[in-house]
Amino acid sequence: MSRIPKISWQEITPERVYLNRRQLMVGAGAALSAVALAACGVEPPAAAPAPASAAGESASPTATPDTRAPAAGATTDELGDPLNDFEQITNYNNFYEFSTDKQSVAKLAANFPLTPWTVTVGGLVDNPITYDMDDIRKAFDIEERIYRLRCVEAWSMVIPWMGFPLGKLLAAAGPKSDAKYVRFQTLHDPALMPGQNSTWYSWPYTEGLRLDEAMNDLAILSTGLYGKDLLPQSGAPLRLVVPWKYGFKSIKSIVSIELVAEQPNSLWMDAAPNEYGFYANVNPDVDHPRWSQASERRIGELGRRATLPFNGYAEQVAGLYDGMDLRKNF
Ligand SMILES: Nc1nc2c(c(=O)[nH]1)N[C@H]1C(S)=C(S)[C@@H](COP(=O)(O)O)O[C@H]1N2
Ligand SMILES: [Mo]
Repeated sequence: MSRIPKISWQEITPERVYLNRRQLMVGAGAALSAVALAACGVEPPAAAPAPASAAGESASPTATPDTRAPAAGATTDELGDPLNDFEQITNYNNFYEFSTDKQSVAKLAANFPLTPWTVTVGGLVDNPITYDMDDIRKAFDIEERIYRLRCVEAWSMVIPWMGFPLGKLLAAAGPKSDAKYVRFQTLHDPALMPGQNSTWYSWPYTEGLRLDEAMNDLAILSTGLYGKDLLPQSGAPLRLVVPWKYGFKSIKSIVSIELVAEQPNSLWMDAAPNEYGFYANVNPDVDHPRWSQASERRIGELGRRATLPFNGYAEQVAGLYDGMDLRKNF
């Protein structure tokens, strides 16, 4: 994950100019994060296993993680894998409020109104706050985070999110000592989100994190990607991104963030408790009851690649689960 010094995204630049500028900044970010890791006495992530060769694929140029700065012209994650492009990221979406067909979501969500939009932060906090999106953009520095997104359905992408650490917003609210979990809720408005008329699911979409997970620096609230504001299909105007967990934890179009004492339920736990647990950490060793989680299809690639424990973020987050049985707590 590369963290990049704060940049102004106000100026509109043509995509190509913007992308060139990004490449420079990604290089700078990679160098900075290597320094930060060294300063904390943490080893940079170990080389990840090569993609599965079971499918008979020849080794791709990205098969071996490259810890050096990205080559000129390359835009990659910290493992050396290229970013998915804007078209891929915004035209292949899971957002059941609009459709269960990934390639229809963008079109069906196109007119979803993003203003006015308020997000309430409440529950067991000292300072309950209701933000509108302008307040949020003013209150928190927006930075870029390049993360892998690994859907529980075994496809993945690399996405350059814009956002800020969830922990900063929670700290501003001041969790009380009995707050142990965070519960998130998507807008509930069946007139605007036609999928919510389906009785298959317990709308609104909700998700949850343990408070220490939520405070981990990798967990962000995202307002954009590729330097642009989020489009509706990506969960505008504000969505969670928790890169070490299956994609369904990264709840979209959030209107409420609540600190609570008990582990909250989620829409997916309600829908199929034997298939979707509360933790949902990416784990190649624990299969979904209906398919293997050992490998995945990176959108834009042929064949499959190995799925990494915690989606490649084990160095940063495995410690959150010390002593836990990750088969039981799937
Ligand atoms: N409110 C809401 N959030 C959601 C979903 C959804 O259907 N509704 N789908 C989840 C799933 S399964 C995934 S994989 C990611 C997909 O995010 P993307 O479309 O931006 O790639 O969003 C997650 N967040
Ligand atoms: Mo997903």
